[in-house]
Amino acid sequence: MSARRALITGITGQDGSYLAEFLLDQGYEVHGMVRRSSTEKFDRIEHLRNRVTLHQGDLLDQRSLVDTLRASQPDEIYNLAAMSFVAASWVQPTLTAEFSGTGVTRMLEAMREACPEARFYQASSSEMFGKVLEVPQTETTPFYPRSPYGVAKVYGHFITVNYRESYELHASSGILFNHESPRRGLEFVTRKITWHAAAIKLGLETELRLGNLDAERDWGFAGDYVRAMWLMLQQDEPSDFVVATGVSHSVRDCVEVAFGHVGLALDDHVVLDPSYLRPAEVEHLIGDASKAKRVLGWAPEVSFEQLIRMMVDADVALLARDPAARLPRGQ
Ligand code: NAP
Ligand code: F7E
Repeated sequence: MSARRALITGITGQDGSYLAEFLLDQGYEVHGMVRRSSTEKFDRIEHLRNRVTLHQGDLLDQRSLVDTLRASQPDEIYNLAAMSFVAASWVQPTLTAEFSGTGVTRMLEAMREACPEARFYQASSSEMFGKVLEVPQTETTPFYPRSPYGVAKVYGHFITVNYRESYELHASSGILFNHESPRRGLEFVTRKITWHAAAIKLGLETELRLGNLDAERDWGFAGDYVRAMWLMLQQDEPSDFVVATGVSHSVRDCVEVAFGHVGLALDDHVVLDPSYLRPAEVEHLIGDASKAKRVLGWAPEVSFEQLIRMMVDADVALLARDPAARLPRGQ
């Protein structure tokens, strides 16, 4: 029997790289869609380059999506590509809507045209709950997004539900709470904190500038979360699932765990910087993943403390090897 084929949009991102590894381990033939750039940035999948097939495409370009699906003939499509940084969504609101909202419709339309029998995963987000209307949040909690990113994701979520109901596509949505790893982008708060813990420890930096220390998130490990994505597409019936740890921590807790791990004190180095405050904030998120546990048999394996220490250790190793691996200015 030939190997099952999967296409991952956003394969160069944090989740795409973990999912590609996971699917290769399961014996899949893995295809990835990448957008053209004047300089290739495939760091996260460098170690997989000769094991995956890459296709050039962009969520803004319908032709490229149809061609990518025709060329890869996937059994499973994981639509992970998006503009994923919430703060940037106020700077580029309509582009965010095009990538993270309408881009989902383009993918679903391409699937209807090229491979309607495939199974589809949409990367929905806990940002859709925003100003939460229920604690903890489940699949039935109403949405109240608080950023252009969250609004775009609500559109992407409901168009996935709508195409499932309109055209009987096997389309599922994972409502994933924040998940992190040593491959997390440097602009996200956990990685910014773990990078600075390492840099201050090594004498490369002296301070860490942050915005809202009181914001609370339900943080898990990306390696655990890609397993849930795959499990969703192995079900006979498509559906929507919350994926979360059920434990919430503040940004301040994150600093304390990271700094404590390398013997630093928060008060000695953290500077509050209003430029990192958002026009509208999501103060508190905590998910209830009972459905994923019951139907998929999924549970997280890495705790918050283990995750943050893993990220600090990786950043210490990175900066000890290459002190020039600097954080881009202003992040
Ligand atoms: P990420 O690291 O920012 O990766 C995003 C990926 O999307 C990158 O591969 C990027 O390609 C690609 N991309 C962006 N715009 C594109 C376009 N127009 N056409 C094609 N590809 C494009 O994000 P992540 O953390 O892996 O998240 C994966 C998905 O899950 C995203 O949809 C995100 O919104 C969603 N999500 C993430 C979390 C989380 O906590 N990580 C939680 C819930 C939902 P380049 O390399 O070319 O930039
Ligand atoms: O912010 C606060 C900030 O940028 C977390 C994305 O993967 O998860 C992610 O979105 C919190 C916010 O992630 C800084 O105000 C304080 O309250 O790490 P973040 P996010 O906005 O929660 C969701 C589920 C996604 O779907 C998204 O794609 O931390 N915060 N000071 C800061 N945040 C940043 N980035 N930088 C700071 O200096």
